Amino acid sequence: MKNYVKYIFLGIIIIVLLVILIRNIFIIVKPNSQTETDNKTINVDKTTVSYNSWLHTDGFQLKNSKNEVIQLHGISTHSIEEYADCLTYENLETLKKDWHINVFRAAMYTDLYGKGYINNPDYNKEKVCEIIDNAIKLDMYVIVDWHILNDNNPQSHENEAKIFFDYISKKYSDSPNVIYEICNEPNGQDITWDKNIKPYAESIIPIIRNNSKNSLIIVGTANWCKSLMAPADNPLNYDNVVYACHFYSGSHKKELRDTIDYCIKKNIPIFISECGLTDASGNGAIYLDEFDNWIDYINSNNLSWIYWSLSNKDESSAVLKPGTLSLEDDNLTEAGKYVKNIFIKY
Ligand code: IDC
Repeated sequence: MKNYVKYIFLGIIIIVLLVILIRNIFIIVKPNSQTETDNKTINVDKTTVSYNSWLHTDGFQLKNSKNEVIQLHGISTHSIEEYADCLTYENLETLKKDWHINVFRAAMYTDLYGKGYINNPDYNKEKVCEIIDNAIKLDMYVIVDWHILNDNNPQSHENEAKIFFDYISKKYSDSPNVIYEICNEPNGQDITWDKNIKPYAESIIPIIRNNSKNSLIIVGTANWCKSLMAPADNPLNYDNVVYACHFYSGSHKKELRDTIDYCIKKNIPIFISECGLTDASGNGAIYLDEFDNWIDYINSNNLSWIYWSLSNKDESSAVLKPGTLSLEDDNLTEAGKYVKNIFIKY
């Protein structure tokens, strides 16, 4: 009888201990999963402009206002004039929430076969401001891209650029969201960094900085943003300036990455403000293996990068199929699906 009581007593103690143990396990697990959730929230927050605020360069690196290294990754519009229909607030919101991009580039062609800012300044200015306002609402960075291309020398429309950048940088002087890209792709044999691009930058940068002293500025480089050694050897004398490199994985490979290495060694910050997985034409086959090589390189150096383009043009670099407008998966091209898959891992 005595033993029987002893066993009951022991059994009760074991059950109580087990209950305490299980309860403790839950208490331990709960805060952890809570922490996990918290971390996720913190991660999401870390992509916003409210968290990062004004960006600056430190050697070859891009940093936020807390001095933490930051990598911007996002997508560029095609011409904001020709493919305006795709540039809805809803699409931008999807890009932020579902694709995890933290920067959007508004490519405002200066002169594209008679279209663009030079011929149609009011429309283009208004469209850029609408995109900036949407990005600000969504707490994202936005690049205002003065998209020279056929007008190969940035100095061709320097006066118009001065007026435009003065207007935008005054209007958004207090907004860390806005990043200025002062000339997309200088090109042509005669157009050099020393002779054309640097002097152009020296005339535009002070105008922006006079209105908005902390803004990050992207400066295009010669040969469609591939001649990076010239600015690395003769950089601008301003803080918070990054130099543009553009690649298309069907055309530009290790040789261009080696040039970026040269810049990194010299502490020159490079910003990939345009890239694609086609060849440089923006159309034809897509080159996924080489694009993956680029993304590995980009991520291992914390470089920022922007994909070309958010449009529904019938060309293989476009992320939307012709005739579609919203970013649901069924509307995405092969390129669209591929690049979305890369973005969502951030
Ligand atoms: C291309 C567009 C194409 C358009 C052409 C205009 O994809 O639809 O007809 O411009 O000339 C760049 C340029 C960018 C190009 C892109 C692809 O910055 O404007 O867009 N590209 O060719 N540099 C290298 C490639």
